[in-house]
Amino acid sequence: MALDVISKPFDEVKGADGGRVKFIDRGIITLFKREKRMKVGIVGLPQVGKTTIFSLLTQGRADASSWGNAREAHIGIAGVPDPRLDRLAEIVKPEKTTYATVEYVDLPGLARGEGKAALEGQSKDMSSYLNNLKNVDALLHVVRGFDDPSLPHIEGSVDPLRDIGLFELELIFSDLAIIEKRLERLLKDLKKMKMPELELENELLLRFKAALESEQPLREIALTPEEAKRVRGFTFLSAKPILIVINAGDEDAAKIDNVVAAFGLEKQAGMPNVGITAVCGKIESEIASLAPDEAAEFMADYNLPGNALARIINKSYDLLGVFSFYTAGEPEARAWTIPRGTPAAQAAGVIHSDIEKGFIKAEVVSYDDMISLGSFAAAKNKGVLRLEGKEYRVREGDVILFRFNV
Ligand SMILES: Nc1nc2c(ncn2[C@@H]2O[C@H](COP(=O)(O)OP(=O)(O)O)[C@@H](O)[C@H]2O)c(=O)[nH]1
Ligand SMILES: [Mg+2]
Repeated sequence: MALDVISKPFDEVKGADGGRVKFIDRGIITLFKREKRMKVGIVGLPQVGKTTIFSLLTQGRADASSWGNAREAHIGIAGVPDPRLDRLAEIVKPEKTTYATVEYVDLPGLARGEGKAALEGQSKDMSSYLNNLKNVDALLHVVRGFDDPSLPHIEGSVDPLRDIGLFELELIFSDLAIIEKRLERLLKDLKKMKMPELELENELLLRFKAALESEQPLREIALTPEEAKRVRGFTFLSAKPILIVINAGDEDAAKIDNVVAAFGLEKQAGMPNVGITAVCGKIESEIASLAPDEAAEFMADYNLPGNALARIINKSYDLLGVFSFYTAGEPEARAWTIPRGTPAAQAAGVIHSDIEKGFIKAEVVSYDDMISLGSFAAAKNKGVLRLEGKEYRVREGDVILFRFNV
C-alpha cells in the first residue's frame, strides 16, 4: 500500500512510455517518507576528486570520524541553497528558517575491473560498497576533467568520455554478478516447484541480463509498475539515476558552463535518467569554506558564474523530478522536497504522518502571491488563497498551511 502511493507520482513523471515506467532503482522511500531528504552516493574512479567534491557539498557538516580510512564510506549533509525560501523568510520573519537537505555518501573509488571481479566472485569489498548504495536515490559520478602532472590519471590521460564508458561497464558488470547469482538460485527453485512470481522474476532477470550483456544500463529499460515492484529489492547500480559531474581544472573556471560541450558530452546528457554538469572541484571547495563576502570576491576573481553546490543540487532535483514547497509561519519557514505530481495529503505526510491522516484542507498561496501580498490573511482578502483537497497536485513554490484534525 505505502509503496503504491509513493511510487505513483514518479510513474506519472517518467511513464510516457505507453504505461510503462523506466525502471529506476531509487531509495524513493528514503527521500519521501523516512528521512525526508534525497540521498546521493558519490562514485567514480580513484583520484578524480570525489572526496574534494563531497567536502565542497557538505562543508563542515560531515561525520569525519572515519576520515582516516580511505576504504570506508563517509556521510555528510548539504543544505539546499534556496533563494525563494530566503525571500519568504524576509517577508514572514519567522524565528527559524529551515532549508531542505541532501545526504551525500562519499565512497572509495571503483577502479577498472573491480565490478568485473565481483562477477567472478573475487571481490570482498563489493558487498559493502553495494550496501552503502542500497538506499541512495541517485549516483553522482565524478569524472576527472583536470590535468595535473603531479597526480597521474589512473588510466594515463584525461578523457571524460572514456571514463564515463569505463565506469558504466563496472556498474554493468556488478549488476550482472547479482543477476547471475540470482538466476542460478531461481533455476534450482523453479525445478522444485512452479511459482508464477518466480517465473516472472526469472523472465525479467533474463531480459536484464540480455540488456546488460549488450552494454545497456538498466536505467534505460522500461518496465510496468508491477515488474518494477518485483525487482525493487535488488540494488542494481546501473538502474540508479546518475548525475555526471566533470571535475574541471582551475583554468576552466570562467567557462565552466561550456565544459560539458567542450569534452563532447552532450549526447550523455540526453540519455534517460542521466544528468550532467561541471565544477572546479579544487577551487570551488576552497571557496565553499570561506565566509560569504570573501567567497563572492574569490568567485569574481575566477569569473565563476554561480556556485558549485547550487549547480549540483539543481541538477539533482531535475534528475529525480523533485521540487520544494514551503510552509511559512511565525515559528518557522521551511522548504519541503517532494516528487512532481504529489497529492496534497501525501505532501502533508512529509511534514508529519498525523497531518496526512487527519487531513482536512490545504490553504495554498502561490509563491509569487505570497511575496507580493506578505501573508495568508492578505492573500485571503485578495481572493488568491485557494482551499484545496487531498488530491490537489502540489506545485513548485506553493506556500501551504495544512488544516487537519487528530
Ligand atoms: N588540480 C586539481 N586537483 C584536484 C582537483 N580535485 C581534486 N584534486 C586533487 O586530486 C587528489 C585526489 O582528490 P580526492 O578528492 O581525494 O579524490 P578521490 O580519490 O576521487 O576521492 C587530491 O590530491 C586533490 O587535491 C581539481 O579540481 N584540480
Ligand atoms: Mg576519496
